Amino acid sequence: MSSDTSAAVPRPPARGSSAPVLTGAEAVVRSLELLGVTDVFGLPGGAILPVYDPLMDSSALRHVLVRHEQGAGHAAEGYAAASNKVGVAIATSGPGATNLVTAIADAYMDSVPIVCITGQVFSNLMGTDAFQEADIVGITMPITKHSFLVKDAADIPGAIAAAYEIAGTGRPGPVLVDITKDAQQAEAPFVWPPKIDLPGYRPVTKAHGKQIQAAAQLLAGASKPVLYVGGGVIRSQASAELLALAEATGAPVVTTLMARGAFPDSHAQHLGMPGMHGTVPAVLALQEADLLVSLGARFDDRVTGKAALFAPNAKVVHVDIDPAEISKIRSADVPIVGDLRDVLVDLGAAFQAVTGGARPDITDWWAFLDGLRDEFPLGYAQPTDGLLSPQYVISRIGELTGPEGVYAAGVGQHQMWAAQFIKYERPNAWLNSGGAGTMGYSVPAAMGAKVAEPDRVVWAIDGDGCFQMTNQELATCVINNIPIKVAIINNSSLGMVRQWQTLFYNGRYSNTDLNTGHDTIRIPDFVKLAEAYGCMALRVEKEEDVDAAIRTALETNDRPVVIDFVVSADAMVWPMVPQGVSNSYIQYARDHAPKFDEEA
Ligand SMILES: Cc1cc2nc3c(=O)[nH]c(=O)nc-3n(C[C@H](O)[C@H](O)[C@H](O)COP(=O)(O)OP(=O)(O)OC[C@H]3O[C@@H](n4cnc5c(N)ncnc54)[C@H](O)[C@@H]3O)c2cc1C
Ligand SMILES: Cc1ncc(C[n+]2csc(CCOP(=O)(O)OP(=O)(O)O)c2C)c(N)n1
Repeated sequence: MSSDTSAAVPRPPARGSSAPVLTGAEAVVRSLELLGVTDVFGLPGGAILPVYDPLMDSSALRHVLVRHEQGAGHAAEGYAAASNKVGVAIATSGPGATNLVTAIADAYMDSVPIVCITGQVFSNLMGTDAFQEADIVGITMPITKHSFLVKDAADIPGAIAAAYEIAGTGRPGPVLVDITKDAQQAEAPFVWPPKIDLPGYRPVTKAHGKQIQAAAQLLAGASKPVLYVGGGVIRSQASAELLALAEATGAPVVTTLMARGAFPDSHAQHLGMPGMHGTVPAVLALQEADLLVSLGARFDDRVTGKAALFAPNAKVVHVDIDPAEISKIRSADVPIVGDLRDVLVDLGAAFQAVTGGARPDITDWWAFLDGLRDEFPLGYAQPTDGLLSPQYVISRIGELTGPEGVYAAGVGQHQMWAAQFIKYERPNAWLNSGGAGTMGYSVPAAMGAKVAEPDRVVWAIDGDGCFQMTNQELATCVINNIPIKVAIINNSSLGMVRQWQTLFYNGRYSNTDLNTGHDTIRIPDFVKLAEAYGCMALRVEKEEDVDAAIRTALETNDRPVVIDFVVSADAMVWPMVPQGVSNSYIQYARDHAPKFDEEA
């Protein structure tokens, strides 16, 4: 970054020093510039006001003024997840900082690299219940990789640089930098690059050769292997290396909700998503396997079901950059700590050396799995109430937009359908909140993704419930020329909760009707709401109008487009392994297989 882009006007160096003198606030801006950050999302307030002053003059940093700090956090997440860069969010002290907490927790669960910078009250007021004081370092300690409290202007460059480094290396995740107002106002020599001293932070990237060797031996000898691919493959940008290993071994591949796109959906070895709403072949492949090679996946309970009954006959090779993940849920026979990009290359080479390049014969295994693919295709039933099929709408969005698009989902039924019925061919195309399941993620995450990847079509695929949690960021999108497309899959209810009420509470629909999509009551009317924000807004109620609306959205790039798709509330997410049931559920799947009119 050249110095002429800096907002900071350096004072002469202090006597005996060559470092220019900056205020702490200027140091924040300059540090971000020097780290190569180009976009930040935030909202000012008293305790962070000093930073907002030099920020105004920076031509290198684009600040997107959000309408709610949660939006800034999710936008930073979407930015990071779409581009593999570190996302940055800024907020003031107290409620500004606590509004970031949900997004920070979300980023922690899904290993998303973001840096959150918050203002803190004057250091001499800390601990006095000062105006807008909150112990945000304490609050976020369990949901960040690290939280810094900075009280001295001289420490700011080091803290920002360290936060950036920690967020983006090893297992990615959120880092908080809380800076007192006096530290922002004070002057100090600006030393760059700062000395970063992080004792105890040494991510292991290169795995142990002996473990790689042991894993290769197991892979070569297995008769029912599965590559259990998780979000770590996307975070490590190792899709090409995964493809090479998969093709060398011929093993079936499953991709978790967080890994959709890590391996092409069109690939013959791909069985789809495992878990509660996974494909039957993917669930049963894991369950019947004699070897699981877990690649950046964390044996989440949505995937394993009852962990004690999960994949009872499988040996486990577990690769993860975070040693704390290894054997956390399921004991690993071969633990491998390392960065997947390196590990996959090393494992490929070791496998080649063991097999001499010959693929192991797993014909019987494939015969079993192909049988399951034939017996249990993904599909959906047409609604009988005359309303749109949500699965159809989502399929058409994927088909008309294509694999170069970015799809950010909310949480609920529409999220599962977007995972199932859009074909993902590349990493970073699918963004969602998997671990925390945060309603409200979609619109701001799509906004962040569009800022990071302006040339891509970016869809927010949202539920009518989720949309009502963060739709105010449409104002941010309109004003800042961030033309995302929003598909509200409007079933007029908290659909996923309603589905559980249908299945497990005898259809007693306690507090799940939202009244957003009925003929007579639409509270709010999403078309009017979107128009009030300055978006183009459309409502679609008939199947024959679906394509035209999507095409209009694809052709409109001068403002955001919101489409209110009025869909049936009775549509269900299938397959579904009920909670607590063993994943050995072939009989259950047969007994409960819905009758599909149409295959997807
Ligand atoms: C309504 C709902 C339903 C859901 N249903 C399902 C379902 O049916 N199926 C499903 O799969 N999920 C489902 N989920 C998501 C689920 O809750 C978990 O978020 C998800 O399964 C976890 O994905 P993962 O195992 O890939 O791990 P992630 O959370 O993606 O973790 C990634 C792992 O990779 C590691 N890693 C990161 N970087 C690297 C690197 N460079 N090298 C090596 N390792 C690295 C990390 O340390 C971490 O352990 C659902 C979520 C919701 C909200
Ligand atoms: C912040 C938050 N509150 C509550 C929940 C519990 N929850 C999970 S899915 C869901 C319903 C979502 O409804 P909607 O956005 O309309 O999506 P649909 O399931 O209808 O597709 C709820 C309430 C949650 N995940 N997040």
